[in-house]
Amino acid sequence: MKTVYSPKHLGHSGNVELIAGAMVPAFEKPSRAEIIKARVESERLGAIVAPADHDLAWAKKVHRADFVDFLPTVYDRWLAEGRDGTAMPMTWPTRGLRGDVVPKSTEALLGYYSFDAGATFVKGTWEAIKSSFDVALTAAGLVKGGERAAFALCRPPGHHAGDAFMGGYCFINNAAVAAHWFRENGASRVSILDVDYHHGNGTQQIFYARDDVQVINLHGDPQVEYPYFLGYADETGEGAGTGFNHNYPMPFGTPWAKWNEALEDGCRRLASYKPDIVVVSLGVDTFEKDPISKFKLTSADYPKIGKRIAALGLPTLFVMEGGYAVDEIGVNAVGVLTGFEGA
Ligand code: 6XA
Ligand code: ZN
Repeated sequence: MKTVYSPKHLGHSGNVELIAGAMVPAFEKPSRAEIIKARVESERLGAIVAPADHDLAWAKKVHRADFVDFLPTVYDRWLAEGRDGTAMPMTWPTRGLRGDVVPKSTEALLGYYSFDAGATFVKGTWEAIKSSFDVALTAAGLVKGGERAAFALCRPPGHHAGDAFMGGYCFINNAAVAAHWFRENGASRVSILDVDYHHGNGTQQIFYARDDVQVINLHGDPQVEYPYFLGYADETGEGAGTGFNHNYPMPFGTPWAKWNEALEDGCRRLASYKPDIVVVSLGVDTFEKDPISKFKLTSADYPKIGKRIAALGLPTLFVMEGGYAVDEIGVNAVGVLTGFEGA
């Protein structure tokens, strides 16, 4: 399969994040995508192609327009307010405060448009966000054009971004944008299968009331794992979307055998939905050595994930999400793809 990749992600670098009370270099760093790209090359997965420029109107189909329009302005505004370094929010309009006001301060606006302090900006962040969006839609175009599958090597990732909120390293929801694009380009039904360790709260929120995009999420139990406030098993959709959202929260320490049972059940539900296209939110932070996650998948398990997805027999778009064990991220992510191809 072809991989779509842009070096423009490289400018989203040098960010810091707050984790367990300490300010540390962000785990979501440029080497992640570079190591995956190197593995795509060494495994001869297929051609690596550059993304084409796409209109942000496609982002505004799943995100609020004012949210999308804010993103390119963040870092210049931050500098203009006399700040430097990593731009991040520190105040949120939570319960009991006013959610109806839109402040002027950039730090306050970052809070208005975020659910946590984890989507941070440096000078090159917007260019990386835009390139990641272009990567996803270019890869979607390959699948629509008849390729059985394509790999969108997106960075930054997207599945935590909702209609008007960012967080968890995510800004524009690449998988959601692509899924909706498929809907407007010939697909009647699309399934999103999110195998990242963390619940794709943004993806769930975007499609929660829709019956034309099914969302299936396998992830760490939100009682004890980020993003905590969404991802429970009783969240099954609302209104027209009732019955089209499926969550599989799992405990710390979940090994392949247990995780695979959830994958099997998810694939069963997916097949019975009879989608025209599958979009896979591909995170490999389920890996046993991931520094911020607590599942126990091994490198040998990732090709099995790809093989199971291939058995669905559907055109498939893989969209890169999380994974922070950088030394093994190439082996694990590309392992899913070679497993899919039966290599
Ligand atoms: C909390 C952890 C962010 C997780 C991001 C991720 N700062 N999501 O990998 O899939
Ligand atoms: Zn993750």
